This record gives sequence, structure tokens and C-alpha cells, in this order.
Amino acid sequence: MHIVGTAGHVDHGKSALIAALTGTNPDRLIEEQVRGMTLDLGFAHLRFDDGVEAGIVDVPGHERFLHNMLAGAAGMEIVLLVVDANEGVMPQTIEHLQILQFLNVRTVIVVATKIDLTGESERAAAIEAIRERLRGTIAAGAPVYCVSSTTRENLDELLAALHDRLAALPPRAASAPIYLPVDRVFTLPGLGTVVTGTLMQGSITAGESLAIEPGGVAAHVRSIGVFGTTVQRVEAGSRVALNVPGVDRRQVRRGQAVVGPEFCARRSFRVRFVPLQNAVGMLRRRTPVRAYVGAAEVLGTLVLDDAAAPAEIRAELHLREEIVAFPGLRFVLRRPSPMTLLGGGHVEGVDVATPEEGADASEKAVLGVLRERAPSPVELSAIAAGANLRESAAHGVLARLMEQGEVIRVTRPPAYADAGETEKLLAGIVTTLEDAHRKEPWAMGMTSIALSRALGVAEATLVRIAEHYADEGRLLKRGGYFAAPAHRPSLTNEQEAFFEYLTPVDDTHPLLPVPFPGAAAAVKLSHVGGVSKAFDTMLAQGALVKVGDDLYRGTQIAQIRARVEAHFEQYDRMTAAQFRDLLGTSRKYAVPLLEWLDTHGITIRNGDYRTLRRAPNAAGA
Ligand SMILES: Nc1nc2c(ncn2[C@@H]2O[C@H](COP(=O)(O)OP(=O)(O)OP(=O)(O)O)[C@@H](O)[C@H]2O)c(=O)[nH]1
Ligand SMILES: [Mg+2]
Repeated sequence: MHIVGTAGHVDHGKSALIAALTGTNPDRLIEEQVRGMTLDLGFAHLRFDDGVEAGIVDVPGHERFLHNMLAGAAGMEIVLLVVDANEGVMPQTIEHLQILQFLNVRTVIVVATKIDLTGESERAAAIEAIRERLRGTIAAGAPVYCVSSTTRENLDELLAALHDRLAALPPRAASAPIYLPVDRVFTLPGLGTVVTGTLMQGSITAGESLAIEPGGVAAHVRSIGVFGTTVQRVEAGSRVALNVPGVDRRQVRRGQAVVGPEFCARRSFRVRFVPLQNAVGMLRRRTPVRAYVGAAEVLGTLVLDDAAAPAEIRAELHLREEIVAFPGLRFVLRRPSPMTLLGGGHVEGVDVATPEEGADASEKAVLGVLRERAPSPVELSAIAAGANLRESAAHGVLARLMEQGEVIRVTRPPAYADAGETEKLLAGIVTTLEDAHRKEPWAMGMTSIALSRALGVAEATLVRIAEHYADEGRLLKRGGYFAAPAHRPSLTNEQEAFFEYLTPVDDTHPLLPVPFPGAAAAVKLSHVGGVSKAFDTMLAQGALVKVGDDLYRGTQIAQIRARVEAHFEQYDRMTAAQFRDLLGTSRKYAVPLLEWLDTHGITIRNGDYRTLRRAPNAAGA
């Protein structure tokens, strides 16, 4: 379905036209009936015999109610611009067109009304005058239908034209995330809360659990009404009434939106803004504004990137309250007071996928989001929101992009990144590491903190991407250090001599360790170049092993293991006393060693006994 909207000056016959076309008087409020004037949005349903149909949104023409017109204008695709043939184009005729140019209108049909009050001879001149005044607007060159809602003159021709325009419109983005700006909320006896609006994109199924944002109100959809009929499912472009009995009526108001999980409310956005010609002089670098987004009206500030404004300005829009917005969403800005129209634009970010553009556009949109955030990995929900795709659709696009090698997936938690950008980061990491290995061949490599400083990339991002490439074997990660794949640490002769001296092996007690604190202090005091990092390397590589407060050589640990294994070739179990005798050492050394054997998966403690863990390749030193 699609939305047809009215526009035009007060009293020019918009509501009368809708009543004549559909049989429904859109002025539903008693006060409207009494005053003979539209105050708020009105709705009607147009249905042709062949199934072509439209939701109709009728707006007030009086400038005092322009905020209500704005709340309904975002959904319009076809606009009936209503001009009293006798009065001609008036200020709100133009103002409505200026507003609509920033929104989603695809077609304008000009309807010259009250033609029954116009003499035959004056009609041509009236039409000509209207055409003339519409030059330079989005209604320029639009067809003009002269009708009378009173006598029904030419209404059939207008209906036929409307039918053909409706049938020719491409469908709205039903596969996009759900976005339904709420324009009415009320309660019905026996049903509870009902919210209505134009479903701008996405589709809703009865039973679905959605959210009303801002506010994070959970909204379980019990039933869906489309112009008085209950339906199971509704697609983008429809006027929709959702029965959400669990929602307290007081929690919802015009301006909020019913959304799927992809969207949340925010207060600041990057935007592209197009000022109206006569508003350029009112713009400052920071301009207070009244923003109209969806059905919302919120005060805020427009901050221009560049005050020397070209036709389309990059800017930031900061609002006092949160609203739901996503890339491609259109908005209109007025001054807070007087409420002069300033211009309009769209929320920026990335190219937004539309169904007509198909798969390529979705891929572009997803890559756009990833590149904007590169090299940081982005989670699926954020990608979907940024690309204006449903999560399932974004997931499919990402799978294709991964297959093409354009995207990588990192884990813990799962997220995606642009492969081109992460390859660049990887190249930077490898160059930095190789440089470090040349300067300090005895070091294990670099920590993630050191790498993140060297490359100017947030540590969390660096770790996730480096770990991804470590899993692929394109980097080494050992003992908290990253290294180039070919790196094998090597000591200088001086360092080797230092460690020989640091951990002497006594021939009479070959399994005796040295105290760790003393060794560490000696390393600290030593003048041997690079010895501190070399010590870390020795420990990380198992050339030295810290057991409790003792420091062993790796070769000593290997001998101890060999003796333990030999013991288990004869016996099923081993006591602490047996172990002590096995090594010929005292209890002081035996206890920490036994614990070390347990924690390193070599032995299993069972009360006073230990048994050998028979798993193959049990982790060693
Ligand atoms: N004779 C004649 N009167 C009309 C015609 N269309 C509307 N009117 C009258 O013009 C007056 C205004 O019509 P509305 O339809 O309320 O005008 P509107 O554009 O909806 O006005 P607002 O919503 O307040 O902006 C009413 O008294 C209508 O009866 C028409 O084609 N012929
Ligand atoms: Mg009206």
C-alpha cells in the first residue's frame, strides 16, 4: 500500500476533496466539525475495484497547525496539492511544498477545487495562474485537475489518474527494519492501548514483540488493524493500528516510533542539510532549531561543519530529547520562534539500501558502515541499524562479503570488520613487530598495549584483530606477546653468560633451584643490555621455570618429569615422601614441585597419592 497526502492553504477544500473521493470525512474531531476547519491529521482509505489501494492522510492548512501537518507529511508518497481555483496559490500552498521537497514525495498532482464557483471563461486563466506560481517548486509541471467536491465534476478523472500513479509506485522497503512513527494513541474498550501511524518501512506480523522508542517500552502486538480490517501481517506503506494491550497509554505519545530490534533512540546525528534560499542568512555555525523527524517535533541545535554553506551542508543535529533515527531518514527544520522554515535534509551515515537497488546497494551500505568505523569491528545489530537493514538481511550480506574476502569476522563477541582496513592494520602490526624483533631479538615480541601505542589504534580493537590473524597463523601470540610469524627469540652471548651465572647447577645436587626473588633482583640490577626482556623470554619459553618461590632451569624440570614418569612405569601411584626420595631433595622443594606438576596437568592429586595423567601431550613446562 502507499500513502496519499493532501497539502494546501487553509479552506481550499482538502478535507472536502478526501470526503468526496473516499466517502470518509477526515475531520474526525468534533471541534473540527464545528469549526469547519482541520486541526489535526485525518485519515481515510481509498480502494479501487482492482485492489489498488492507498491510505490517505489529510493535513490542516492553517499555519498554526503546521506542526500537525509535519507529523503526517513524512509518510506521503503522492501529494494532492489542493488549490482553490478562485483564490489561487496562497502562502501555505508554497510552505507545504517547501516542506514536502525534503521528505519522501514521489508524485504531485495539483487539484484546483471549487471549480463549480468558477465561470467557464475564467478556468483557463485560473489554471495558468496556478501553474505560473508553482514554477520552481516540486509541483512544477505537475498535471492540474479542475474538480468540484460539491458537484463531483471531474472527480472520476482525478480518481483514474490517482489509480495509475498508485499502481506505478515501486513497493516500499518491506525487508528493512520496522519503523512506524506513532501519530495517534488511544484506548478502546476491551482492547486497551492502540497506536496508529504510517508503517514507513519493514513489515509487522501479529504476535510480534516490538519496542516503542524512545522509552524502551516493550510492545507486544496482539492484533493489527488496517482501516478497520484485522490482518495477520502488514507491509511498509500502510496506515496501521496496532493493538498493544500491555502498553500503558500514558507511556506513548505522538513522536515516538514502533521499531524492531535494530533501532534505538539517540540525541545526536550526522546529517546533510539543505537550507531554503531565504533561510541561508539565518544560519549560524550553531543554530537553534525545531526539528521534525518522523512524527516527532523536538528542539535542538544544528551545528554546521562549515559555516560557508554550499547547497548541501554537512552538519550535526543535537536534540534535547532522544528520537529514533537511522541513515537516510529525512527531516525538516524550523526556527524555534518565529517558526520560519529553515530547510531539511537526511540523517547521514552510509548509502541506504532500498529494495529497488537490490543486493549491491545492501553490500555497499554494509561496507559503508564498516569503513566508517574501521578498523573497529562492528556488531551485527549496529551494522543492521547503520545500513538500515534487518538483522537477518545484514547477516546474509555479511556472509556474502566474507566469502568474497571483503569482510572478516572476529569473535568474543562476534563482530565484523572491513577486510581491506584490517589487512592494512595487520601490515602495520607486522612491520612494527619486525622492527622490534630487529632491535631486540631476545624479546618475545610486543604486548598489545605497546602495539596499540605504536600504531595509534585502540587496544581493544587491536587485540581483537591481532587475535583473529593469530588464529589464522599470520601472527604469533605467545605468553601475552604478539610476534611476527617467523620470530624465534635469541639471546646475545652476554645475556647467555649472565643466565648461566644466575642459575648455577650444582653437580652434587643437580635438581636444586635458586630462589626466585634473588634471581629477579639480580636481573633488575644487571647492566647487561636487554637482560630484563630476555629474562621474560626465558620464562615464557620454559628455559627457566618459576615453581613457587623457586627458579629452575627448564632442563632441571625435564629431568624431574622424567624421574616421575619412570616411577609410574613401576607403580600406579606416588606419595609425597616417594617423590622427595625420587629427587633426593627436601620437603621444602618437593611440595611446590608437586603442586606445579598438578597444575601443569602432569599428575593428579588424590588425597595423599598422586597418579599420572595419561592424556597424550599433557602440557609441559
Ligand atoms: N462549492 C464548493 N465548496 C467547496 C468545495 N470544496 C470545499 N468546499 C467548501 O470549502 C470549505 C472548506 O473546505 P475544507 O475541505 O474544510 O477545506 P480544507 O482545505 O480542508 O481546510 P483546512 O483543513 O482547515 O485547511 C468548506 O465549507 C467546504 O464545504 C468545492 O469543490 N465546491
Ligand atoms: Mg481540512
